[in-house]
Amino acid sequence: MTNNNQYKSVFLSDIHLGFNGCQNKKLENFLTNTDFENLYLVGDIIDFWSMEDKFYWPDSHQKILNIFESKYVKGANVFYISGNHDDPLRDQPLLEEIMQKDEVYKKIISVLKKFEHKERHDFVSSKYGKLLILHGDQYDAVTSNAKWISKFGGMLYDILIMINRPMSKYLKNLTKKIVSGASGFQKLVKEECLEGNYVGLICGHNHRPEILKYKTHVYMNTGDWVESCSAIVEEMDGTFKLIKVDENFDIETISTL
Ligand SMILES: [Mn+2]
Repeated sequence: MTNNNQYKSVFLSDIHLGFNGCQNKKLENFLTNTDFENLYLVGDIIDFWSMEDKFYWPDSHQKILNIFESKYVKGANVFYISGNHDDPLRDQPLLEEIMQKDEVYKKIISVLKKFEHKERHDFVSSKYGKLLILHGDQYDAVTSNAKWISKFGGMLYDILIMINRPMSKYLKNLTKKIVSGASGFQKLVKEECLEGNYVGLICGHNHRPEILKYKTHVYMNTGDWVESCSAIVEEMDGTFKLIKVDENFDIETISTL
């Protein structure tokens, strides 16, 4: 990647900092070569669950947070929309408790506290209208009703990813399909858009990057930084794109809205 990329907004989710499967090098390269006015962190940015099970926090992961912070200091708007793996951000007393644990957590959370936090955000696109931004676990019955099943699945996934990446991807897709039902998820998305008068929705959570155009609404998923290394970006003219960072750090456009 040699050129400086200019976007109005960048949407990232499922980075999973604190988990050793995170492809932080690609993300670091993307961020340092990209300028934007708005940054939307669409959940599972920090993997507090993984850190709790097996503590992992290299300098390279702290560096990603520091880049977010420096973009913010230079004037970018940074919105943090929490996900299930960073759910302590949805619980203020728990967050304070974690912050007191040790210096590393203190350092992480003190950066995060600078940003605007929400669980849902109404985004107004100049080209399309009102879009809802949320992580997506809200549509996942298993995650909210039985956290332990989801946690167990997450642990299994962490082990599998160390053994075999393509296999783990296949298994994760399969488990998500069995557990929540991809069609059930899309049905809830559609209902939410119709009820709230949204032209569409931007989320993450299932690690499946895609832009889907339905008659009633649009569905955009940012993907993740464990496997796909993808993002949704809003161009200066309001066009949305799903992009992917490849092995040579080049940006590839997957689909356009
Ligand atoms: Mn998630």
